[in-house]
Amino acid sequence: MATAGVAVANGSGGADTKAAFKEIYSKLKEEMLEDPAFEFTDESLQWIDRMVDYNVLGGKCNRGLSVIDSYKILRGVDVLSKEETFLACTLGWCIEWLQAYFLVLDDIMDNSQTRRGQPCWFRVPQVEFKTASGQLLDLITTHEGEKDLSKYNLTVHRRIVQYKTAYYSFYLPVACALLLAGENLDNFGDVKNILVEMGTYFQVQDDYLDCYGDPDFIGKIGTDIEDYKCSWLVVQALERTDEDQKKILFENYGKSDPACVAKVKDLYKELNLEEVFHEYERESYTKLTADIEAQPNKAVQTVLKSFLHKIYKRDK
Ligand code: DMA
Ligand code: MG
Ligand code: MG
Ligand code: MG
Repeated sequence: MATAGVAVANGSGGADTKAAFKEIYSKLKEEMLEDPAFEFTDESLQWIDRMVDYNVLGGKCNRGLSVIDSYKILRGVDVLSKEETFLACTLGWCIEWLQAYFLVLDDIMDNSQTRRGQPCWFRVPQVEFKTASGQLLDLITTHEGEKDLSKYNLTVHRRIVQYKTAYYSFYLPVACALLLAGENLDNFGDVKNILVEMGTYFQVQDDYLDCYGDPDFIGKIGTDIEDYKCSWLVVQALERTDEDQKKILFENYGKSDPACVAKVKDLYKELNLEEVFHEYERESYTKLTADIEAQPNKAVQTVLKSFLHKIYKRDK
């Protein structure tokens, strides 16, 4: 195993941390490409090199950098040794690679156009996505014939987002840092609950941005209305519609026709969902802050607050 990297000396997600983190990415990728077990041809090596850069880089790296930041706070130090830096960065990159894999599949499932400001990987010419499409088709066929919006509600939404987003985006980086610091995760049940709650809030923001974010700025074009997604917005709409409005929603949600999408967006405006979201955002922040401040361990409090401040009122 390589032990590379510069010592990390600055604060949360700072330029030096990012530079050290990026340097270790190159090391890890090199090692993988050189691994004789893969028996890659020169052509396939070039392909994998490009594919990994295309999908793993270009994001905010919040999940990966959080491992390093959290570990430093837990250890109570500003500077990590080379060895510790390497270990924390490697765990961080494991999460970023996992994230890349989720995003590639997510964009196929959601039939999206762009990701991180470039075409989704499956849309790049010459990319073979037959197996993943086959899997998706299998899934769609299994669930066909259930297009009924009344099955969507806050409980269903919550279950989906906890599993698809909160665990790997929020709990996983802190769990990695805690394990690296020699802690037993059984003693951090409350921390897990707070992070899952924060991850839920994060996905609600993502659902909001899907409709109201600027595609050029967020790097992706929203597809939730067209895709009939159990988005936080549609769930909130369903709770507020009268009979006539419900009819409009049922008739237009889940259709790719831009006129139908526009009708759904008009209804969201009528129901004042933007303000409903801002209210939810304020409430989540207050509740999370109170839960964090009730934590006995100051270092853990700092880790949790650093996460919350990274995402509060994010527009990307
Ligand atoms: C995100 O759901 C979940 C995973 C596991 C990537 P999403 O489809 O709302 O994400 P995005 O808006 O980034 O496509
Ligand atoms: Mg999705
Ligand atoms: Mg998506
Ligand atoms: Mg989304």
